[in-house]
Amino acid sequence: MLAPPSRISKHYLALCGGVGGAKLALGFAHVLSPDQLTIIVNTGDDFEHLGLSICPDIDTVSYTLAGLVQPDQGWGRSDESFVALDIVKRLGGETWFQLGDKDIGLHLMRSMLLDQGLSLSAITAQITRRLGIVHEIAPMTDDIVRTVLDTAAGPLPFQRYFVKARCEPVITGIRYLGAEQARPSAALNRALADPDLSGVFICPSNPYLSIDPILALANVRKMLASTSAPVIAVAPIVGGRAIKGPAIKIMRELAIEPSAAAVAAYYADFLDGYIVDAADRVTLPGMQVIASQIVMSTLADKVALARRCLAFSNELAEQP
Ligand code: FO1
Repeated sequence: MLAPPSRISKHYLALCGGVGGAKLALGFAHVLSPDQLTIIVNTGDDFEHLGLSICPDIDTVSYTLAGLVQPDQGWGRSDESFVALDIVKRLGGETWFQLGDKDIGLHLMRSMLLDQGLSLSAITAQITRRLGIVHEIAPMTDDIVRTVLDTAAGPLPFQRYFVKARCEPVITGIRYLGAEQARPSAALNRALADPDLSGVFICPSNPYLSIDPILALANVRKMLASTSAPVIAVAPIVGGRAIKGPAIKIMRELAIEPSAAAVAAYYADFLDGYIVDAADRVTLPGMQVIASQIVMSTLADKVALARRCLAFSNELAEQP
């Protein structure tokens, strides 16, 4: 008699921010089926602007997986127009945050659904489904968390620091307002409690701006430290330079040595494996380190890195 088909039992969790994380998330989406992957996205960058509720990292990941993202900048939509923003400008409104017409359509829907009382998880599930995405993309929490940068000139909400001030102010600290009271989303709790969880991947997003807000949620660091699944991070730094964004500047300003090793040390309480570029030598007790091509320029790079992550987690899981 033929054996019944074996159940696909492996499940993987990816934690990510915007552009860099979205690239690896796309790689995972190419090699894992929808029932094998949960993508959890930072919402500390979310804000209310021009009367709209905007979730830049969720949208970046969604547009990337839907094949709609503007490929050069890695956020926003391709073939975008800015008619609405031109009107805002003519009427004296703020235009430092580039909102395209198509993007605004999504923000209108999300803002309306939030006003109607739907959770961000439910809204994200609805929007991603309508964009044709088959994998689960969920916010880190349905509660409000807001990243604030402390600077010499006072506190700046995330997007005012990142976009309006172009990350120029010297920062003295980072806070994730609301994170301690915020509950991880059902998708995050479910994935971390799943007995079939076979690997957790920290995508190469900014550790302090994009990953830390997720780690700051009640219990998340503890759950990552206690899961039996291998937890693996991909370095966001290559040869002492950030792959993208202000990670190095922020590390210097916070008196952290700007290196791939320092990022691993920051994750040391829960990390089992670390994937670095061959240019970076990292040795840390209790953590296995492998070198790989981690700069993802093409789709083939994204898929190859996703495969490397999965193979590494299998290798770690098989070790006694
Ligand atoms: N980033 C910018 O540097 N300038 C912008 O004007 C801008 C607009 C924008 C609109 C929608 C969206 O989803 C993202 C947008 N981003 C913009 C990206 C975003 O600010 C950051 O990349 C993330 O928040 C950091 O991960």
